This record gives sequence, structure tokens and C-alpha cells, in this order.
Amino acid sequence: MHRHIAITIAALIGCVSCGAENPGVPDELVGASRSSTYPERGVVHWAPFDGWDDETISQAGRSKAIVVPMDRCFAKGSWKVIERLRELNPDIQIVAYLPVLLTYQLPADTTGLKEVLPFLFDYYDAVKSDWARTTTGDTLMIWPGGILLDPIADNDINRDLIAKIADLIEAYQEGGGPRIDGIMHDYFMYSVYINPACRPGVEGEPDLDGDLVPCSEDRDERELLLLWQKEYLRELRRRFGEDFVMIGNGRPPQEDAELAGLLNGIFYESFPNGPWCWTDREGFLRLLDNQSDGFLSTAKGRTWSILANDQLEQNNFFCLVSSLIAGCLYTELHGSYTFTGWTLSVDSGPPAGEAVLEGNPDSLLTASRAFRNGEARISFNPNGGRNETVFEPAR
Ligand SMILES: [Ca+2]
Repeated sequence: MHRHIAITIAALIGCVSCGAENPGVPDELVGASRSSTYPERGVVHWAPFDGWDDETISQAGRSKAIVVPMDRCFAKGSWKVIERLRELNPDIQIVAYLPVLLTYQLPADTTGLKEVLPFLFDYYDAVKSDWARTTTGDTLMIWPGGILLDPIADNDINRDLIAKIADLIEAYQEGGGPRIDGIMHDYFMYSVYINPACRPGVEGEPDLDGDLVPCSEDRDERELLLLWQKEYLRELRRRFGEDFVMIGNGRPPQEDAELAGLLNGIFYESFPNGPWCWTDREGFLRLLDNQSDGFLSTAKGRTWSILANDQLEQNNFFCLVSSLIAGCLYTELHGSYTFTGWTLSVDSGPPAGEAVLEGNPDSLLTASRAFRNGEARISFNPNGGRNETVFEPAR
């Protein structure tokens, strides 16, 4: 632990604002609403655009990026909203959410689905021969309705599956509608976890290579699982280019430098604690570590991590202040991954310095960063909990 923290601080000293400098972006975006470039926002909307009025679209247009399910990005019903967002903010990044190695069961009658969400249907169809199985031969459903795809074929990675998915995305990208600017990959994994809600319907344990040894006890299998995920990213990068924004959720992007280097950002789903019950301080220091130079790759000249937390409303402000210090994007959520507009109002202006850590990374610690209009500051208690979270305007 001590060694990790020492490395964290060493990395911080060399951190050059983690892509936050962006001199080409105007302080005001086109549209009715005045907007500060900092803090930097990212919309996270895992839902249809139904109900988005002009005001919601205008507010969403104040963000750097917007994460929307890929099937929605490629649906005609969404095109007007996406085109309007680009009119309001030509620099906005439309990032398509797509789970890693997962397909969802479809309703029995897919007639409407083919019309309204053709990508969802075509994706299901393209990968339906690649469902993974358990040690008892059962279908490997890992979330209710969500079936894992098998990354292993003939004791090697399943390259056909990579090609099928990449081919499909490429076909839609070239299909004549608005193009996507990137993908948010949900969710990279070291091993396979079956959500308890799938039991007792699912029998047996995950077994991706078919040798009847569960994934959790099968090192070769887990190595191929991780390798598949990296090769998948390499193939998407090869097809869509260096500036295609790729953001990853899950633990491997936060720990595996090789995987992180194939990405441009990390999605922090439950910042700062993660599903792994980190203290606030541990989660925050991990963020700084991840955002230090050279861990993630850049796209369009910067990194694209997003801080999110839909569980605790008070964490929205903690995400905002943390994003300022770390040089990434924050989102504001209120109980679900549905964008309803911005309620927090901080006009920090651009950074005026680097992040500074003072104190003891294992005890009392304060992180701060100067901005044109004030200072972002977070302090932590000896037990790792947060004390003060503030943006203090300059006098
Ligand atoms: Ca196995």
C-alpha cells in the first residue's frame, strides 16, 4: 500500500493537467445558454431521447461528450437530437455505450425492434452463435437477460467474434446517419461473475474454454479472456483511428497499464468508492494515478475519463470537484443513468496550475488545484473519509 501511494505521488508530480488544457475551445458555446468550459461535463444517458425538449438538448450541448447506448446512436429516432447537439456544439463527442462480450435476450416479437432499434437486433443476430456456456453446458447468463459471449474458440481467442462486432459497427458507421465519435465499453473483466439474480436459473459455473474447469480456477482461460479484450480494442482502433474516443468501465482499465494504454478514458461508475468499497481517499488517489501522463492514451489531444455516481446525490459535487483536480469530465446523476439537466453551478474558468497534494497519503491529506476563478480543494480524514469538498471562488 505504501509503495503504491509513493508511486502515485511521484506520478502526480509529473502530471501535466491530464489533457485539461484546451485553448481552442471558446468560453461560450453556440446556443441560448452561456456555458463555462470548466468544469468539464459529460452527459451519461442510458435511455431513449424521448422527452428531451429544447432546454434539455441545450443543456446536454454544454458537455464535452455524451454517452448514449449504441443502439440509440444508430436509430433514426435519435438522429434529430444528435444533429441538433452537433449544431449547438460542433466539438461534442457522441460516445456509444456498448457492453463488452454481452448480448441481451430479445422480445419474442422483434418486428418493432427491427424498425426502431435495428442495431440491437443486428448485433443479437451477429453474435448468436457465440454464446458462452457453463461447466454444465447451460447458457452463461451473467445479468438478468444478459448472456456472455465466448471469447475463446479452439483454445485461442475468438477472432471471428471480434471481426463480427467490428464489421457490424463499421457498417452502421458508414450507413448514412450521424457517425459516432467513440465507444464506452462496459465492462472489462479479469474473470466472469454471475449476478446472483440469475440464480437458480443458471446452472454451473462459467467455463469459456469448455474444459469443465470454472473460469475462476482456470488461469489459462482468464489469460485468454483478458487477451481477447485487448485484441478487440486493437481491432477497433485499427478500424476507427487514433482519435476514436474509447472509454472503459471496470477494474482492468484502472489497473492493467497495457489495457489502459489502448483506451482514452476510464468510466468511474461509482466514484470514489467503486463496487470494491474503497475509501474516498483510496478512490481519489487511484483516479489521480490513472490520470497521470502515459497511463491512458489521448484522442483528439486529451484523455476522456468521466466521474459518475448515481447512488449518492452528494457525490455529484464530489465528482465535480474531483474532475477539476484530476483533469477529467464529471456527470451529474439523480438516481438513474438518465440525463435530466445540470443543477450544480460552478464557474471555475480554466486551470491556473497543476494538482497539489499536501499531507500524508495514509492519513490527513489535502488535494487542491488553482483555477482562474478560484481553487478546487478536497481534504481527507485519517480514516480515508472525505472532510472538505469545495470550490472556493477567488476574492
Ligand atoms: Ca475452463
